[in-house]
Amino acid sequence: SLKEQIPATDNINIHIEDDRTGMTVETLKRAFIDNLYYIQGKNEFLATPYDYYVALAYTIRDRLLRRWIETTTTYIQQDVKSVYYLSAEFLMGRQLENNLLNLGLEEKIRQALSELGIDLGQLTILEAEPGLGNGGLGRLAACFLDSLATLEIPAVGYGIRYEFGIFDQRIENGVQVEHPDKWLRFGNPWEIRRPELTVDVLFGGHTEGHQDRHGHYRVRWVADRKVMGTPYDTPVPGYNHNTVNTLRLWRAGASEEFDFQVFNSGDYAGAVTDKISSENISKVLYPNDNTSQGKQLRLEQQYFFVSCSLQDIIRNYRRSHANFDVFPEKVAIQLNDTHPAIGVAELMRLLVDVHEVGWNRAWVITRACFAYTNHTLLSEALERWPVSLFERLLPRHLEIIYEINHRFLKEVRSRYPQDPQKAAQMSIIAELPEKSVCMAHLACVGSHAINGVAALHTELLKQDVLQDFYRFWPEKFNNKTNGVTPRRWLLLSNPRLCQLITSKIGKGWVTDLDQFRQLEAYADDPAFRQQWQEIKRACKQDLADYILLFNDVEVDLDSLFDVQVKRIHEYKRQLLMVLYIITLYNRIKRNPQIEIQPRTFIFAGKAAPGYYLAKLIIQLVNAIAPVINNDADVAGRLKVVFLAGYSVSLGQKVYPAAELSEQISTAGKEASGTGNMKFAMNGALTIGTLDGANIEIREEVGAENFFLFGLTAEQVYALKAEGYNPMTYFNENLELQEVIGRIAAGDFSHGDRETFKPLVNSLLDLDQYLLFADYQAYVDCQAQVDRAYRDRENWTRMSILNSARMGKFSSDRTIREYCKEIWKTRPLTIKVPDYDQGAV
Ligand code: B1H
Repeated sequence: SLKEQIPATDNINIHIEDDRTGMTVETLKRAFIDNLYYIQGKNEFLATPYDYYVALAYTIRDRLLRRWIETTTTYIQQDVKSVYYLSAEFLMGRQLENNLLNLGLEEKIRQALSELGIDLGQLTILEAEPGLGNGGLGRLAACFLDSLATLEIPAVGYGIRYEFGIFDQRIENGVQVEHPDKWLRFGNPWEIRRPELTVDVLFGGHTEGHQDRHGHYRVRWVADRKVMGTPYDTPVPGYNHNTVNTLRLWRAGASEEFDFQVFNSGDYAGAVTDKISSENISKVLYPNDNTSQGKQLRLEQQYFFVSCSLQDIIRNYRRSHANFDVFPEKVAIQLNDTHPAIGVAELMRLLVDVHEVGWNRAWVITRACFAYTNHTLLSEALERWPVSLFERLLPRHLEIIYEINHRFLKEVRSRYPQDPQKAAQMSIIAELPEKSVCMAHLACVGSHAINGVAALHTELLKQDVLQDFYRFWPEKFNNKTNGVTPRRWLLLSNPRLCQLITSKIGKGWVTDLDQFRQLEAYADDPAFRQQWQEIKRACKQDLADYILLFNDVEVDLDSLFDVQVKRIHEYKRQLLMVLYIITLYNRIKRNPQIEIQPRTFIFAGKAAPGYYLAKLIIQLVNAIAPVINNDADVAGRLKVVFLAGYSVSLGQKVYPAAELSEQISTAGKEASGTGNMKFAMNGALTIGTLDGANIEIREEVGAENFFLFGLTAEQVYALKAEGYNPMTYFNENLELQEVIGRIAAGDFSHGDRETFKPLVNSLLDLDQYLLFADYQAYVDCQAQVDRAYRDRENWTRMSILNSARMGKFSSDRTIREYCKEIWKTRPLTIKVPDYDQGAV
């Protein structure tokens, strides 16, 4: 028992270094017990399972620290070029399991704990997931950090330490209810607060001119509000390397001298109110995916973390440099969408106003440092801030943006003297419908590289949304197709499959996913196929257990697991899948004897709290589920499940169990998608449109191993241009009429015809995302899926080939491309002598 293992203090030799860094099972046990005692203040009798989790987390963190400190020190001493990834979101997922894996400590810890009578798997699930992101954009940032560390690239992730991450979704009476995500409630063992690195961030006030000590005219920003940003650092270890990079997240706090002395002398209550309003800046993540809400607090968040980060980057640079001459040779700043685009104006302000660099030089430096990634073509996601708001919040930045714009438009006019319209179209300041700052234009003008996240998306950027900028600066545009990390999305999520794969092709694939190609050789090997199938079935069993526990629904392991998990959005067309499910249901009701492939339809995803139709889609899924699941005619052949609270952790359970991956967005709307990659790597086949990265996935896995349907992006535009009328499709399609008729008649809402009327009307009136136009093609394609699934041997073969050909979609490949073509950074191996000699 654990009690017997706690050593009596008088007969042991304490080797502090050993206990904190040692890697033997004995040392790990001792360290765990020590941490339980001295960090949690508990013994075996008092400890809760969560105390065990914390003790274990500190045991792992101690083993990261030597490498982390060595990495940071080496970067400074060698004055390396670093990547600074600025992102409003980082969806990291649970840390403990990942850190164990990357340190190669998993087996030893498992054994150490088991000798203490503790099961590792029961501790890892106690970790609160840091949900500091909405969906694909935030998760991409996390995959990139993993790849950067694994590729030994000096890099820092900069973002916001939201006190409340993405809300916790519960389903109550079939509808989404949002609960606050109190992820920090029990503390966070992975972060280290760095109060000594706190920086000031100013807001509001006005600007005034003055003469500097050399008699030069300069502008001074006299702000009326000051907020403090304190960094919290989290280690980001690479896989099987000494490199441990840093994720630095900023927390906002009140500046005491400012609030308590300057402004509020005598007004104690007012000072406390101001303190609270300062702290509000890093309070909560805005829960919109692919939509900009345009709230003042959101702009405050953006400026807050960007200003903190740029001041931090400059402070770091100045440790080794007296002037800014080689700044762009040491600093590459990536803008993850336009959320940090204010950085362009902020770096100019810091260089020109604070560090007294001349404007022209400052501009050359700024442009050489920044690069911009666009993640969406949806117009509702484009960020535009009213000039009036900017003037109130960031008066100096508005002036700087006007100056940047003035100089830029001069160039535009001289390039297109015969087209005065061009300057208006390309201006950073939009005049209509309201005078506002267009952040995408600011990002384009202030960056030396602009990229989309999949081949089609980059083409559409060039031809459509950013076409003027493409014509003006074609050399700036480039594509960087997204990828995902095989460490989390294979090794961590699907250990069974990984073990099988490694037994055939070795372990090299973990850092070189192209090696998966060697699996092609086993696609026709009956024994391998059988093992492949058995593993899929075991993963389905795990998910089935979860579904039984949380949804109280029994699912058939012989049924086809057909999965759509992602944010709920009309363009992603969860509703199209619902229409198909009801189509099958109708066929059964018409003829209960009909031969039908049993399927389990699995949905999960959050809707933005203010997105009415998205929430109604969730409600519809939860409404059809009991009707279909309990219908005697269906006889268990179809099951519908909505899993509440989709998250990184839940994704890790879902992807390995999926057989069919639904990637059915309206062509031209999904910039890339990354879930599509996680599914296919884990052996799911895709049913999908020619959208985002689906196109490239299909290219890689082969058209014969991919279920394609639907209009192309080009056809979508053409159809819309000629005036799309959903009724044309509706009137010609009896099955579609029957489906819509059932929803409208209240068959899934206890006879109530009002509940889903807005959804029905959105389709009949406008059908913005062309569900009706693609309906028949989708239903036909699903019939092909059924036929293919019946030949289980061939399905397995296709499944193996899908995994085997996913090498391109490792985020390692993506990051290598960014390094070579945008950041110009190189790997640097971190030496930790004791560790390298295998001593510990
Ligand atoms: C993506 C967003 C996004 N694109 C605004 N844009 C947000 C926009 O809080 N906001 O204001 C939040 C998120 N997210 C996604 O990025 C794309 O839809 C996916 O197709 C893509 O795979 C992912 C990563 O590139």
